[in-house]
Amino acid sequence: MVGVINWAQLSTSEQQAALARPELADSASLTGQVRSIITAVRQQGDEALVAYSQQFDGLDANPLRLSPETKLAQLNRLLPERKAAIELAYDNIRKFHAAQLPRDIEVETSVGVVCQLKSRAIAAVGLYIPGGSAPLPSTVLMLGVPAQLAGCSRIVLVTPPGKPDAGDIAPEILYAAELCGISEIYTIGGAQAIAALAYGTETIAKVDKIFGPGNRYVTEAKQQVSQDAKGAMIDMPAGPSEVLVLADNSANPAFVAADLLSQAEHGPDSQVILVSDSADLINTVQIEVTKQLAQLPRKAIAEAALSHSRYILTADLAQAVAVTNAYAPEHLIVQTACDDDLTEQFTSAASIFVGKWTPESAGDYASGTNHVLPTYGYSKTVSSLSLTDFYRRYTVQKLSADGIRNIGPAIEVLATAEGLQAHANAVTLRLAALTDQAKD
Ligand code: HSO
Ligand code: ZN
Repeated sequence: MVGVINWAQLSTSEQQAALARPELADSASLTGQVRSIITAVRQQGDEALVAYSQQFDGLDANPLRLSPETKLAQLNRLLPERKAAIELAYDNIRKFHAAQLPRDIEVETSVGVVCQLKSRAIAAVGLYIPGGSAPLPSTVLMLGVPAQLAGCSRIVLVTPPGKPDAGDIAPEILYAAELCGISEIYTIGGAQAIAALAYGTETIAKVDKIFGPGNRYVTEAKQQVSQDAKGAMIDMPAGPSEVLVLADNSANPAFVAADLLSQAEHGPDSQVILVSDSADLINTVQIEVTKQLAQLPRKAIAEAALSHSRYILTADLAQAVAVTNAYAPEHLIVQTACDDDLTEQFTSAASIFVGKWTPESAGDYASGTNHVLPTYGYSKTVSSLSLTDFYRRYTVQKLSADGIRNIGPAIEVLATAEGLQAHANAVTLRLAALTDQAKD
């Protein structure tokens, strides 16, 4: 069992250490490895993709594109109850994201000066869906639904297939993709898939923006391609997934334990934190965690994550809120006697789950909110994924003769103040032309 941290007894630096995230893995060699994978894909295209799939995943990824026949055969294996569950999740995610539709605005800022803000879908987007220890059809919905609603003209999905057959992509992933209208699917994963999306190969045309979670190679590759103007934009920076549960002695310890474990089972590096003003609750939750852990198929993974979990005892709920705000968790679950009062006090959580009937699993799968969220403290400034991430925003303006007459003199003054004479001239010439016109 992990020791309880008594917050009030820690010095400021000890408090900072108690909330510190793990160092993000190994810089130099990871950076170098990923860089050489990207270079190889840029130079050798499809050939490098096939070679890396063989080397890293032991797969024959040829042909790279999933054929309609393989897809159909896989879809036929989908269990009806899974199909229905995917449909329910799709409907809710669609409802919540459809309500986020950006609207164009037009404002006449001065007489004759009309400014517009418009949003248009990003043309080509690439969705990365992890394979590995748990293939995630829910992530297909979280990325595919907003891409579909925005009307991106090309939506490309890449995902590493299961072994031994290169076409063996989980039917749940394929059905979720089908609902989102995604037909361009490639059976590749890892840093090589990110390189292919960002730069293109003979088979895969380049995309403009890449979305989705992945392991540290994928994350590093996304970072690298996003720093190259010829590469591709990415959704957000990423670190290991996190949950912080804030609970008082009114909380159900079994619920709290289950919520902590649902995060812990994601991966050995998952971050799991319980903050409470009740030593009794912390104690019973720890007993519950041990009990429930024993029953989990992914026990070893959850156990690894729990070994660096933190149980923090605070003097009162106000201090618990302060700890939560300082940590800035990806997911925050609140189970107290005054949930609704507390909700407005959180300043930095990416996604908040309020009350005992609201497990994080609701948002992970089917309530409608997006589960692609900023981690690693980025939620202080980075937002959870939403429909607007699939758009570009731009402005349009038009000045009439009255418009340039109205704001031209101020522009001349400002341009002169900045020492930018050509800027001033662009206005002066026009104002002079208008004066000449008036004389005629
Ligand atoms: N909790 C994960 C998302 C997920 N959970 C997918 C289950 N499937 C990161 O927000
Ligand atoms: Zn989850």
